[in-house]
Amino acid sequence: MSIRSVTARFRLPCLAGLLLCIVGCKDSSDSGAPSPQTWRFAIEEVQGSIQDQYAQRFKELIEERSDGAITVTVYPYGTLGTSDEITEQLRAGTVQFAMASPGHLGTLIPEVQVFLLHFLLSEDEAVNKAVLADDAVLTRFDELYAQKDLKLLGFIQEGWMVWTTQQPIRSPGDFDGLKMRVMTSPLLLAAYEAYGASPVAMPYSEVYSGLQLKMIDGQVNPVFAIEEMSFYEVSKWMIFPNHAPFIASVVSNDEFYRGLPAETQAMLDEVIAEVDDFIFEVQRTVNRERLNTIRERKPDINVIDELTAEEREAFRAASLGVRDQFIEMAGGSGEEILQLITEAVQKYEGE
Ligand code: 6CS
Repeated sequence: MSIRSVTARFRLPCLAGLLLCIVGCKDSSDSGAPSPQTWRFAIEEVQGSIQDQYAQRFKELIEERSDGAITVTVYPYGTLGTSDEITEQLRAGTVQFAMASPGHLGTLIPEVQVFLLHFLLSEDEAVNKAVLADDAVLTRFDELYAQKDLKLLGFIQEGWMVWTTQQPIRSPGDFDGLKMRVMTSPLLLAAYEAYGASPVAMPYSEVYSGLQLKMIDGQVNPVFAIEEMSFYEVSKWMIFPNHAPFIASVVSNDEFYRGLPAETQAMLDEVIAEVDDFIFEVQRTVNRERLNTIRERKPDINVIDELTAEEREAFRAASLGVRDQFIEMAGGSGEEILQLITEAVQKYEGE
């Protein structure tokens, strides 16, 4: 993919965001009959992605269960702005739903960066699914999101984070001085500095050209994203450390959610629970299939599909100090959440 096509594909027309402010959310009607509603759902990924498949399923179920009274319009990445801009539009109420990854939410809600800590969650995705749906965990985050005018509807996993680089990485020392692109949450800089890297925070839309122009040496994302954003084209190695899954939060505007009739809220909550189960399976299949696609398209890509137990342990040991940095950033409330997540992982791993 050329630089031109990447920048053209992901140019971020904020004009679209402005138009949404002007148009508003309800269609007008002079008949006195209830107006059909449009719910706008902004995602941080392109069409065909995990978030897109989530949003399309959400749209299908909401439209079906509201008997056509509600229409959902999905805005893929590149139509409304960067992740940070989408979150601001959601808070302002110009979109009603959005995906908001902890990887980009750290400045707004420091505690959510707990999901960016390495080797904290389980190696078992089913355990992580239970942790992310745990009542105590959700209640705590619900309060924190509400303080920022956001209604947390749930957390989803999108697959294991995979490093793509120009050289093999098997020990923290291999990261020495490596310009690793990370999302914009400050904790991610600390996470890669702990391995000796020189991380660089940048929006998703700039990663391909960053790799192509050698402004960065590597990046980290799940397989499906490495395929659909063509990062594999400009990377020589893919390394699977299984240090953390990619997590996104599904969010609504708090005032909008609270203004919904009780039966619509109940229908929405039911749909969210169903799509959560649906997407858990989808992400597993899609990540597996897209690794095959990458291998077919680029047979000389080098894949380290597993680190040895000793290699993982060296990364885990080097990552532990970042938990103190997390507590510095997220304070006492962050410390409580870290404890809550640690206990939830132990609980669900024991079941
Ligand atoms: O790396 C990023 O910035 C993005 N990665 C994914 C898989 N989803 C959204 C996020 O913004």
